[in-house]
Amino acid sequence: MQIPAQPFPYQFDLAHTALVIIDMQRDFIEPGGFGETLGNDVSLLAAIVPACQAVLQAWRGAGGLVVHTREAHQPDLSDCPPAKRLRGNPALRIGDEGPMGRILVAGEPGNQIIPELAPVDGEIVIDKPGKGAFYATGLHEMLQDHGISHLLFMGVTTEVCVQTSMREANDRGYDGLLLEDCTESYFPHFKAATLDMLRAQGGIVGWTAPSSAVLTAIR
Ligand code: C5J
Repeated sequence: MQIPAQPFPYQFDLAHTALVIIDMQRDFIEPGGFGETLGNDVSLLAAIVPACQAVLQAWRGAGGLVVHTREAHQPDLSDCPPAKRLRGNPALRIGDEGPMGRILVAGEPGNQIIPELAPVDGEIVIDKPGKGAFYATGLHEMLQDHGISHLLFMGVTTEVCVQTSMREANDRGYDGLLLEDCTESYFPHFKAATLDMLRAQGGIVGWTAPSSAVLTAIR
Protein backbone atom coordinates (compact mmCIF):
# COMPACT_ATOMS: atom_id res chain seq x y z
CA MET A 1 0.00 0.00 0.00
CA GLN A 2 1.08 3.56 -0.64
CA ILE A 3 -0.48 6.52 1.14
CA PRO A 4 -0.04 10.28 0.78
CA ALA A 5 2.28 11.48 3.54
CA GLN A 6 4.91 14.08 4.30
CA PRO A 7 7.62 14.52 3.17
CA PHE A 8 6.74 11.96 0.46
CA PRO A 9 4.38 8.97 0.04
CA TYR A 10 4.73 6.15 2.57
CA GLN A 11 4.66 2.51 1.55
CA PHE A 12 3.77 -0.31 3.92
CA ASP A 13 2.16 -3.69 3.95
CA LEU A 14 -0.03 -5.02 6.73
CA ALA A 15 1.98 -8.14 7.41
CA HIS A 16 5.12 -6.16 8.23
CA THR A 17 3.58 -3.14 9.96
CA ALA A 18 2.51 -2.62 13.58
CA LEU A 19 0.27 0.07 15.01
CA VAL A 20 2.06 1.43 18.11
CA ILE A 21 -0.11 3.35 20.58
CA ILE A 22 2.01 5.32 23.01
CA ASP A 23 0.89 5.87 26.62
CA MET A 24 -2.85 6.42 26.14
CA GLN A 25 -3.18 5.77 29.86
CA ARG A 26 -5.35 7.49 32.44
CA ASP A 27 -2.23 9.08 34.02
CA PHE A 28 -1.94 11.41 31.02
CA ILE A 29 -5.51 11.76 29.74
CA GLU A 30 -7.61 12.07 32.91
CA PRO A 31 -7.55 14.57 35.79
CA GLY A 32 -5.64 13.40 38.87
CA GLY A 33 -2.79 11.68 37.06
CA PHE A 34 0.84 12.43 36.25
CA GLY A 35 0.00 14.91 33.49
CA GLU A 36 -2.10 17.06 35.77
CA THR A 37 0.38 16.87 38.67
CA LEU A 38 2.88 18.54 36.33
CA GLY A 39 0.46 21.43 35.90
CA ASN A 40 -1.00 20.51 32.51
CA ASP A 41 -4.52 20.86 31.10
CA VAL A 42 -5.29 17.20 30.33
CA SER A 43 -8.48 17.94 28.38
CA LEU A 44 -6.36 18.80 25.34
CA LEU A 45 -5.20 15.19 25.06
CA ALA A 46 -8.64 13.61 25.40
CA ALA A 47 -9.68 15.25 22.12
CA ILE A 48 -7.73 12.73 20.02
CA VAL A 49 -9.43 9.66 21.50
CA PRO A 50 -12.16 9.31 18.81
CA ALA A 51 -9.59 9.50 15.97
CA CYS A 52 -7.39 6.91 17.72
CA GLN A 53 -10.40 4.65 18.25
CA ALA A 54 -11.29 4.78 14.55
CA VAL A 55 -7.77 3.76 13.50
CA LEU A 56 -7.51 1.03 16.15
CA GLN A 57 -10.85 -0.46 15.12
CA ALA A 58 -9.92 -0.43 11.41
CA TRP A 59 -6.44 -1.82 12.10
CA ARG A 60 -7.90 -4.65 14.16
CA GLY A 61 -10.42 -5.30 11.41
CA ALA A 62 -7.61 -5.55 8.86
CA GLY A 63 -5.77 -8.03 11.09
CA GLY A 64 -2.74 -5.83 11.83
CA LEU A 65 -0.47 -6.20 14.86
CA VAL A 66 -1.18 -3.75 17.70
CA VAL A 67 1.29 -2.62 20.36
CA HIS A 68 0.21 -0.56 23.38
CA THR A 69 2.70 1.11 25.71
CA ARG A 70 2.34 2.48 29.21
CA GLU A 71 4.84 4.64 31.06
CA ALA A 72 4.99 2.52 34.21
CA HIS A 73 7.34 1.85 37.10
CA GLN A 74 7.61 -1.11 39.42
CA PRO A 75 5.94 -0.55 42.83
CA ASP A 76 9.36 -0.40 44.55
CA LEU A 77 10.46 2.25 42.01
CA SER A 78 13.66 0.27 41.38
CA ASP A 79 13.35 1.18 37.68
CA CYS A 80 12.78 4.89 38.33
CA PRO A 81 16.01 6.86 38.43
CA PRO A 82 16.01 9.43 41.28
CA ALA A 83 16.72 12.12 38.69
CA LYS A 84 13.36 11.34 37.06
CA ARG A 85 11.41 11.21 40.32
CA LEU A 86 12.96 14.37 41.78
CA ARG A 87 12.81 16.53 38.65
CA GLY A 88 10.79 19.73 38.89
CA ASN A 89 8.16 20.67 41.42
CA PRO A 90 5.06 18.56 40.70
CA ALA A 91 2.08 18.42 43.06
CA LEU A 92 2.65 14.65 43.32
CA ARG A 93 5.79 12.73 42.37
CA ILE A 94 6.09 9.33 40.69
CA GLY A 95 5.09 6.72 43.27
CA ASP A 96 3.03 9.12 45.40
CA GLU A 97 -0.59 8.27 46.15
CA GLY A 98 -2.99 10.27 43.99
CA PRO A 99 -6.71 10.17 43.20
CA MET A 100 -6.14 7.30 40.73
CA GLY A 101 -3.65 5.39 42.87
CA ARG A 102 0.13 5.71 42.87
CA ILE A 103 1.41 7.98 40.13
CA LEU A 104 2.92 6.09 37.12
CA VAL A 105 3.10 2.80 39.03
CA ALA A 106 2.27 -0.44 37.22
CA GLY A 107 -1.06 -1.99 38.18
CA GLU A 108 -2.57 1.19 39.63
CA PRO A 109 -5.90 2.45 38.24
CA GLY A 110 -4.29 5.55 36.75
CA ASN A 111 -1.73 3.44 34.92
CA GLN A 112 -4.36 1.58 32.89
CA ILE A 113 -4.94 2.37 29.25
CA ILE A 114 -8.16 4.36 28.85
CA PRO A 115 -11.20 2.08 28.34
CA GLU A 116 -11.86 3.41 24.81
CA LEU A 117 -8.50 2.00 23.62
CA ALA A 118 -8.12 -0.95 26.01
CA PRO A 119 -5.97 -3.80 24.67
CA VAL A 120 -7.63 -7.04 23.60
CA ASP A 121 -6.22 -10.58 23.61
CA GLY A 122 -3.32 -11.03 21.23
CA GLU A 123 -2.13 -7.42 21.39
CA ILE A 124 1.27 -6.56 22.83
CA VAL A 125 1.35 -4.39 25.96
CA ILE A 126 4.70 -2.88 26.92
CA ASP A 127 5.37 -1.30 30.32
CA LYS A 128 8.24 1.10 29.81
CA PRO A 129 10.20 2.89 32.52
CA GLY A 130 11.54 5.53 30.14
CA LYS A 131 10.09 7.94 27.64
CA GLY A 132 11.10 5.75 24.68
CA ALA A 133 9.28 2.46 24.01
CA PHE A 134 12.54 0.63 23.24
CA TYR A 135 14.53 1.59 26.34
CA ALA A 136 14.67 -1.29 28.88
CA THR A 137 11.85 -3.22 27.17
CA GLY A 138 11.77 -6.23 24.86
CA LEU A 139 9.90 -4.34 22.15
CA HIS A 140 12.56 -4.57 19.43
CA GLU A 141 12.89 -8.34 19.85
CA MET A 142 9.10 -8.81 19.81
CA LEU A 143 8.76 -6.76 16.64
CA GLN A 144 11.58 -8.71 15.02
CA ASP A 145 9.86 -12.00 15.96
CA HIS A 146 6.75 -10.75 14.14
CA GLY A 147 8.75 -9.67 11.07
CA ILE A 148 7.83 -6.02 11.55
CA SER A 149 9.72 -3.34 9.62
CA HIS A 150 7.17 -0.48 9.59
CA LEU A 151 5.51 1.28 12.52
CA LEU A 152 2.46 3.55 12.58
CA PHE A 153 2.49 5.70 15.72
CA MET A 154 -0.36 7.28 17.69
CA GLY A 155 -0.49 8.54 21.28
CA VAL A 156 0.84 11.08 23.75
CA THR A 157 2.66 13.25 24.25
CA THR A 158 3.90 14.14 20.79
CA GLU A 159 7.21 15.73 21.73
CA VAL A 160 8.07 13.45 24.65
CA CYS A 161 7.23 9.74 24.54
CA VAL A 162 6.01 9.64 20.94
CA GLN A 163 8.96 11.49 19.48
CA THR A 164 11.48 9.60 21.65
CA SER A 165 9.98 6.27 20.57
CA MET A 166 10.04 7.26 16.90
CA ARG A 167 13.68 8.25 17.15
CA GLU A 168 14.55 5.00 18.89
CA ALA A 169 12.66 3.07 16.19
CA ASN A 170 14.42 5.00 13.44
CA ASP A 171 17.84 4.13 14.87
CA ARG A 172 16.82 0.46 14.90
CA GLY A 173 15.92 0.49 11.21
CA TYR A 174 12.13 0.85 11.27
CA ASP A 175 10.21 3.10 8.87
CA GLY A 176 7.92 5.08 11.19
CA LEU A 177 4.91 7.24 10.41
CA LEU A 178 3.09 9.45 12.91
CA LEU A 179 -0.67 9.89 12.51
CA GLU A 180 -1.05 13.65 12.81
CA ASP A 181 -4.57 13.79 14.28
CA CYS A 182 -3.93 10.83 16.62
CA THR A 183 -1.21 12.46 18.69
CA GLU A 184 -1.30 15.47 21.01
CA SER A 185 0.75 17.57 23.35
CA TYR A 186 -0.15 19.72 26.34
CA PHE A 187 1.60 22.43 24.28
CA PRO A 188 0.12 22.71 20.75
CA HIS A 189 3.19 24.54 19.41
CA PHE A 190 5.38 21.63 20.56
CA LYS A 191 3.19 19.23 18.55
CA ALA A 192 3.52 21.38 15.44
CA ALA A 193 7.28 21.68 15.88
CA THR A 194 7.65 17.94 16.43
CA LEU A 195 5.76 17.05 13.26
CA ASP A 196 7.99 19.46 11.36
CA MET A 197 11.24 18.12 12.79
CA LEU A 198 10.37 14.44 12.32
CA ARG A 199 9.71 14.83 8.61
CA ALA A 200 12.35 17.50 7.84
CA GLN A 201 15.43 16.80 5.75
CA GLY A 202 13.75 14.14 3.64
CA GLY A 203 12.10 12.37 6.59
CA ILE A 204 15.15 12.25 8.82
CA VAL A 205 13.12 10.49 11.53
CA GLY A 206 10.08 9.42 9.53
CA TRP A 207 6.79 10.41 7.95
CA THR A 208 3.53 12.04 9.06
CA ALA A 209 0.05 11.67 7.58
CA PRO A 210 -3.56 12.26 8.60
CA SER A 211 -5.34 9.14 9.86
CA SER A 212 -7.75 9.38 6.92
CA ALA A 213 -4.90 8.32 4.61
CA VAL A 214 -4.37 5.09 6.56
CA LEU A 215 -8.10 4.45 6.93
CA THR A 216 -8.65 4.81 3.19
CA ALA A 217 -5.84 2.34 2.50
CA ILE A 218 -6.87 -0.40 4.93
CA ARG A 219 -10.67 -0.32 4.83
C1 C5J B 1 5.53 12.36 29.47
C2 C5J B 1 4.74 10.84 27.79
N1 C5J B 1 5.19 13.43 28.79
N2 C5J B 1 4.03 9.73 27.65
N3 C5J B 1 5.23 11.11 29.03
O1 C5J B 1 6.11 12.47 30.53
O2 C5J B 1 4.89 11.59 26.86
